[in-house]
Amino acid sequence: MRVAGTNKQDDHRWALWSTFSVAGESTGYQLLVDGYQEESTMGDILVRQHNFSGMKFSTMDRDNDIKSGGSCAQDEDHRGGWWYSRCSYLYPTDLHSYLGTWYWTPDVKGDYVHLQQLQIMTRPQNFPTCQE
Ligand SMILES: [Ca+2]
Repeated sequence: MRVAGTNKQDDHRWALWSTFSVAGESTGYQLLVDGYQEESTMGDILVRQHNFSGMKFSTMDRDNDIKSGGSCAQDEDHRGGWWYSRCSYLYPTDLHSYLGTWYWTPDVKGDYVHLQQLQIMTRPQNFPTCQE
């Protein structure tokens, strides 16, 4: 799984995880992300910062997050469906695309960075790659 982002200063960064899966309906479409790759130029925003791995998918009408007394998917800004743990600053399906992270730089919990773009890409582990 690869995530590519661009911040408000037009700095592009990416991060790679070796494992990505979404389980079936009976598990609530539980997400598994693991194996952050050290060569990434962006920090581990999915697991280290936001703890999305292991979470069930939440929707407007299905609260599977760990925020008590409320639903991240239903928050005032109508953030939409995602594998929320607590409500944090990364809402990839938000109508307003409100995206932010602390771990823009690997291993540095820096100032909050406001993203203007975030791409999430997946492919099978045995996907053929070009060999030199
Ligand atoms: Ca909740």
